[in-house]
Amino acid sequence: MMEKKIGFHEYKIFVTELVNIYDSYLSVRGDYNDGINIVLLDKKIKNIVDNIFYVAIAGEVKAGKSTFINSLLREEILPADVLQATSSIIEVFYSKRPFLKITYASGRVEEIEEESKEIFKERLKEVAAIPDEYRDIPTSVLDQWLLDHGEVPEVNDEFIHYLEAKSNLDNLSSQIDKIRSYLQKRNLDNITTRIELGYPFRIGLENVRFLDMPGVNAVGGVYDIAFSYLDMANAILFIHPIKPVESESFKNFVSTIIPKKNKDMVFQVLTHAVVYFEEKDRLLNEARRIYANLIPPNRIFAVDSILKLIHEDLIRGKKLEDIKRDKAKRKWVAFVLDLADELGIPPEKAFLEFSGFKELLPALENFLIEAPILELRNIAQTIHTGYEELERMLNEHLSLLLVRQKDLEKFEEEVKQRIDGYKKLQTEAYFILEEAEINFKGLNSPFERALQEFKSKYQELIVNSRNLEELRKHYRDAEDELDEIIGKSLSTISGFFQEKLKVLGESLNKEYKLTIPKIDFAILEESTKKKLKEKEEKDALGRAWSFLLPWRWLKLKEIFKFKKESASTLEKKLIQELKGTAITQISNVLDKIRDEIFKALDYYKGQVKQMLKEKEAQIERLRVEIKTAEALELEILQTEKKLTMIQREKERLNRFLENLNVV
Ligand SMILES: Nc1nc2c(ncn2[C@@H]2O[C@H](COP(=O)(O)OP(=O)(O)OP(=O)(O)O)[C@@H](O)[C@H]2O)c(=O)[nH]1
Ligand SMILES: [Mg+2]
Repeated sequence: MMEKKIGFHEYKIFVTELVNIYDSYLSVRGDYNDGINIVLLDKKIKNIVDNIFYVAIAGEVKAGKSTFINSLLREEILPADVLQATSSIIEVFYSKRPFLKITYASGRVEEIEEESKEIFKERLKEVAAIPDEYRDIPTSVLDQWLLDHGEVPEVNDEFIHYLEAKSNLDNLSSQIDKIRSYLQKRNLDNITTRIELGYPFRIGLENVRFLDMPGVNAVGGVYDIAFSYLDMANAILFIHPIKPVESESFKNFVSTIIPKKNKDMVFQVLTHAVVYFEEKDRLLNEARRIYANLIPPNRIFAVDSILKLIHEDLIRGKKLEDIKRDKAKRKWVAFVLDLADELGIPPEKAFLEFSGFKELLPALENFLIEAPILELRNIAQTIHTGYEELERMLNEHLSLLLVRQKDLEKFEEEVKQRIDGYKKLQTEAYFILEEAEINFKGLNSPFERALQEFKSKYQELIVNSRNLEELRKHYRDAEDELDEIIGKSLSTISGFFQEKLKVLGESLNKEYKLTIPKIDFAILEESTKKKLKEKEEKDALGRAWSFLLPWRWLKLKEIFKFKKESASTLEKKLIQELKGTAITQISNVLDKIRDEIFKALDYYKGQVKQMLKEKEAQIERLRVEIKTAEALELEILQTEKKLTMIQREKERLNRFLENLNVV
C-alpha cells in the first residue's frame, strides 16, 4: 500500500495538520448535531497526539541488543559489554529532562535526575546487570521466587530440584553456596520491576520507547513481565549475530513466544556485519531464504552497531586516535578506513554506509507509522462525513428560509409536509428496531452461532494441548479470535442500521423532503469494542491469563506438595488442572461478551430514538419561531457563509486525504 517511504518527520506534519483541521471543524460545527460522536473523536485525536510506539529489542544473550539501541539512539548510554548482561527490561526514550527512574518490587522508587550519561550508565550497570559471579545460576528464577513468595526459601534438595526443573539447568546442587549467597543479597527492595531512562537523544523519535530486553535464553528463562512487554510492542526487533545465520532461538521465538497477532511485527536484525564483511550479502540472502516461511525478506536487515557508533563519534568531532582507545572499536576503525580507500568512498561517509542503518531506520519508521496513518485517514474521513451532514442540514434549512422569505403560504405547506414525513419516520423506525431485536438476539443469530463455534473449537484445542507452550498459545489465539468475532458482530449490527436508515431516508426525502441525520456507527463500533476489551482484560481473561503463565507453574502450593515426583509428572498434573480452568474461563468470558454485545445493540437503538427526538424538535422550532424580515435575511446570510466555510474546509480535507493516499 505504501509507495513512498515516509518517516516520523512527515508523520508529525500530518498529525499537526489534522489537529488544525479538527479545530476548525469544531468551531464550524458548533452545537449542530451532525451525528458524529465528538467525545470519541476527541479521544482519537488525543490518542494520535500522545501515541507512544513501543519497540522491543529481543534476542539471545550477548547478541548485541544494548549496543544496537545505543547506536540507534546515537548515545552510548546502555551498558554493553562482553561480560555484563542486561537482566532487567530497560525502557529508553526521548526526554528533554534526563532522568533515570527505577522502581523496586517493594514499591520504592529511585529517581536520578539531570545527571551525565556516565552516571546513568554506571547506575544501570549496578541495577540492571547480573554480577559476573552469578552468571551460571538461574538468577531470574530466584528473583521470581522472591517476588512471588516474599521470603527466602530454604535451599535444600527439593528447592534445587525445583530450580533445575524451571531453568533446564543440570547440576545445580554443586552451586548451592552460590545460590544461598545470591538469595542472601536479594530482597524486594533491590529487585527491580521497572527501569525507565529518559534522555535528550539527538533523534527525531520522541514518541518511541525502546525496550532493552534480557536475553531470551538467559539462564533460567524470562520474567513474566517480558511477555507483557512483547504483547504491547508495536514492533519487535530480534537481534542476532550474522554468523551463524541459522538460529534455533529465532525460530523458537517466532513460533512459540510471539502470539499470532504480533507475528507481523517481527524484524530480524543481524548484527556484527563488519566482522563478516566479505560474506555479509551472502549471509543476509541466506537468512532471507531460511526464514522465508516465518518473516518476509524486507524485514530482515544486516547491520553493524559498532560502525554506527564510530560514525556518531566522528560527527561529534572525536579524533580517530581517541575513538581507537575504545577496545570494541579499535580494530574496525582501521578496517573501514582501508576499505573506504579501496572502494573510493569518502572516509566520513564510509562508517554509516557500511553500518547498514541507512536501510534499516527508514524501514522501521515506515513500518511503525503504517497503523497510525490508517487512523489519520479514518479520522479525516469521519470529519468529512460530519461536514457532508452539516452541509445537508444547512442546505435544507436555507431552502426553507428562502421559501419563507418569498412565500409564507408555501412555507407553511412545506413544514406541514415534513411533519407528515416525521410521523412516517417514527413508525418505520419502530419496525427497524423490532427487526434488529429479532435478528441479533435470537438463538439462531449469526453472532450466537459464531460464539458456539468458537467455544467448541477452543475446547478441543485446549483439551488436546500437549504441553504448556501449546496451551498458552491456544489461549492467546483464542483471545485474538474473540476480538475478531466481536468486531464482526458489531459491524454487522451497525451495517444493519446503516442500510435500513439509508433506504428509509431516501424514500422520506423523495416523498416529504425530510432528511434524516446520519448516525456515526463506525466510531460507535470502535468504542464498544474498546469497552469490551478493557472489560475482558480486567475480568476473567486477564486473571486466567496470569494464572496460566507457564513459568509460574510450580507456584501452586498443592502441586508443589508432590515435590518428590519428577518434573514431567508435575507438569502433566499441572496441565490437566490448567486445561480445566481455561475451559471454564472461556465459557465465562463468552457469557460476558454476549451481555456486552446486547448492551451495544441497545445503545444503537437509543441512538436511533435520540435522532427521532431531535428531528421532531427541529421541525417544531421551524414552525413556531416568528422572525422579522431583517432577522430572516441575516440568518440566510449567515447560513450561506457557513456553507462557504464548509466548502473550503472540505477542500482542505480532500487535499489532506490525497496527500495521505500517496504515502
Ligand atoms: N563488531 C560488532 N560488535 C558488536 C556489535 N553489536 C554488539 N557488539 C559487541 O558485542 C558485545 C555484546 O553486546 P551487548 O550490546 O552488550 O549485547 P546484549 O545483547 O545487550 O547482551 P546482554 O544484555 O548481556 O544479553 C559487546 O562487546 C559489543 O561491543 C556489532 O554490530 N558489531
Ligand atoms: Mg544488554
